[in-house]
Amino acid sequence: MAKHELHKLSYSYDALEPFIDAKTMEIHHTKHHQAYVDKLNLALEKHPELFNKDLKELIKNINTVPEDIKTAVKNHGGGHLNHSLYWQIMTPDKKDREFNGKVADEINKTFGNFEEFKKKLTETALNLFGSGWAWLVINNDKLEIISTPNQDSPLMQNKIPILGIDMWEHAFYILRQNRKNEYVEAFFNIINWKKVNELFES
Ligand code: MN3
Repeated sequence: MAKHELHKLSYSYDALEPFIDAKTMEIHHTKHHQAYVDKLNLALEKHPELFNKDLKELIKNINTVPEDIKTAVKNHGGGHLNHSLYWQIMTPDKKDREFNGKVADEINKTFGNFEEFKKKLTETALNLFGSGWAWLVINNDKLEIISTPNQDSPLMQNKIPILGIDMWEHAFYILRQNRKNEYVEAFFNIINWKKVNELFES
């Protein structure tokens, strides 16, 4: 039985400045993400056999999770998965921020060009009411932009997330208060397109 763990980031908390500040990154990772991991483990202790299951499979098949922990697994398991992806699709490495590769070709094909894609993802993020996520997902071999409420994962709709913007206030409030649009604009500067392309190709 292996409990879920919070993984270290591959960069320091101040590495994404000035786009995302160190304080936000540190609290987001060590407090918010850690809490999802802890609460997921706590829920699974009631059905320890589920520790052996892949978390993605659990979330994808959320309706097969026992009723007494279903909501906790959806929220905290989803939170753990979503944040694990979020940290990876941002980077301080300027080279990895270059928009290219097969995913760039597919984005251009699907949305027209990068600017149109950025506009659509930004609109989706800013139109989200309450807390949630804006996503670029693969849906049956096609790219799609969607949003999900709370910590719901696109996997629950059988869609594979390859890029996600955390639109919970804890992701931007310290630096930007209510200026969500600034946060989304900043986010586009730090996307790890190398990683997104890897996720797309796999
Ligand atoms: Mn968050």
